[in-house]
Amino acid sequence: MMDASNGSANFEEINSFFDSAPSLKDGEAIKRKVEEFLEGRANRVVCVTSGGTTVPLEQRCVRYIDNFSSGHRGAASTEYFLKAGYAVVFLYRRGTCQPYCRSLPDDPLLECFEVTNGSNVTVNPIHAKTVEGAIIDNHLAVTRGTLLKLPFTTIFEYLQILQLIALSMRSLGPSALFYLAAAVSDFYVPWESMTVHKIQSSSGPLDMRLAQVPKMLSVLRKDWAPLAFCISFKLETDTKILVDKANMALKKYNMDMVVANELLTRKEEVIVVTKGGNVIVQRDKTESGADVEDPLIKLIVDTHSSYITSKQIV
Ligand code: 9Z3
Repeated sequence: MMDASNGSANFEEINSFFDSAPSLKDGEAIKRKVEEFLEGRANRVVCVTSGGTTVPLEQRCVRYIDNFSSGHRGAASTEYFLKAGYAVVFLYRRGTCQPYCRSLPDDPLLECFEVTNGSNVTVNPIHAKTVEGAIIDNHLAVTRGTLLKLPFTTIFEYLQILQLIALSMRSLGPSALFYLAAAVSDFYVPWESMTVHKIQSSSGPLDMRLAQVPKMLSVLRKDWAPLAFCISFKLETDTKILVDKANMALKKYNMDMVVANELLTRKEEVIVVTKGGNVIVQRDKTESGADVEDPLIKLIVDTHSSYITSKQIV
């Protein structure tokens, strides 16, 4: 058995994770969608992951452990990648923020529309510009065939779909980019040791041992899509350890870039950690509504271009 601690994939753990995971309900249909989306595409494609994965505690799930992520980072980044000419596979947690919907109110259907003249539904003038922009931009991405959205909820679904996407994107070589912004569970209950029915509170306090989710980053890099440009994220709440932890992830999983962010300041600033050094990326504070994802994706697009060129020369 290989040792995950030295950066090489622990294949036994990974195989046993996939073998025991409940199979995807619509795995074949998802695979077909991804293949159709990628068919004939030679240009750059990015897989953006977004939102947090859940860990069910019961097979007929009533309770689960969740990982924090609103999905804002993934949705905003998707918009900037599309603007830069990438095709995007958006692997997102159901119910989280969607591309082009970031400026809409919390309950867009009820807040953006109103019923006038008996039964005519019209857009509330306050939201007209935002609604128009969202519909036009989303429609453009969909009709151009540059945006494929795939939802997940559990850690089992997320990792199985990610594997499926990565194996399909493998043929794109260095033009493939992985931008792994999803907040992925570190601990889980293996399916076979999970109780089927709802855990009863009458049984007293809950004592539960969670297994470690095997790190898929190294297997993504080594086996699933070895030539792809891989970016992972590192989230911490303690700034003192953030950059060190990001550097460790960069080396351990052989990432091309790790984007380090602190929970409270994540919308203001990120630190891009690479083998060549670190760059602080900040949102333009002089412009209201400016996103940190704007300069971040510009930097990534440039770095990805150099990466593609370097792979073509070799
Ligand atoms: C991130 O660090 C994302 O930037 C956020 C975005 C989840 C903070 P929001 O969705 O927030 O805009 O509300 N994602 C990665 C988090 C993560 O689980 N990283 C793992 C780690 O830190 C590595 S895969 O160990």
